[in-house]
Amino acid sequence: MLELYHAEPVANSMKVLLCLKEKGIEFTSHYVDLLRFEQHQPGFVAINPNGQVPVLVHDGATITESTVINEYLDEVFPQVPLRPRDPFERARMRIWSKFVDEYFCPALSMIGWHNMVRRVARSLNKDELDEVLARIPLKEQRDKWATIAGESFTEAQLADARRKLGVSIQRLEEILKESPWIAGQTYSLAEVNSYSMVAGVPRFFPELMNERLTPRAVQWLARMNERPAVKAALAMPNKVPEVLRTFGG
Ligand SMILES: N[C@@H](CCC(=O)N[C@@H](CS)C(=O)NCC(=O)O)C(=O)O
Repeated sequence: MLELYHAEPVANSMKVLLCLKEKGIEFTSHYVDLLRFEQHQPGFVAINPNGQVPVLVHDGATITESTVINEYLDEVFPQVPLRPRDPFERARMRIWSKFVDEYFCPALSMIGWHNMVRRVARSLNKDELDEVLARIPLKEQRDKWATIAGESFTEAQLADARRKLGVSIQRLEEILKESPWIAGQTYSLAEVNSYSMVAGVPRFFPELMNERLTPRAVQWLARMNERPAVKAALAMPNKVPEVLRTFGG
């Protein structure tokens, strides 16, 4: 039995939802409402002590970390392979996924938290906030929630995050000058792991990603948006009000 604990089809949850849809794997969906702090409830923390989604449970075995989950899925369900056969292309796929996890996603996340999650944190009164903070298992996440409930990130931090977004999209553009897909000749987990991060950039930062500056990245995103698996994953339930929707984990 395959179960996925996930939030809306954005950020890290979307990575795994897209992988499952590309491979056509049936799974039991467990929606975790992040805006109601279900990820910090004891029942969920017993599944993932980090108190974060996504989490895959396969025949009782629990796997966390979206990038690792996707490699696991590709190993265990080899239909529709998403890792290139060529070792060099496979290395390129992993280098890009690592870059997304360590550089691109954290920058995006800071902006997403500042624009969206901050409104949720600020809707709580002091007692409610203290109660939420006390339940967050990871110190880093606790600090992040406390930061946005207070003064939020500084202008300098946000400007640096925007700079990193620009670097990330430029890097995508450079890679796509050499090959149709990020790892090389084939669509791979490099795409699956970064679609959700790139998708919101033209809408929120049109000056960083546009036809003139980054034509290949724009075309790549258009090709991604046409994929049936992307459409199917995006059709998964989304309870976040439109006004609060943005990107970032
Ligand atoms: N490195 C983890 C990060 C997971 C993560 O950041 N999850 C976010 C949603 S995209 C989350 O659960 N946030 C809620 C919280 O931290 O309270 C992964 O790639 O799976």
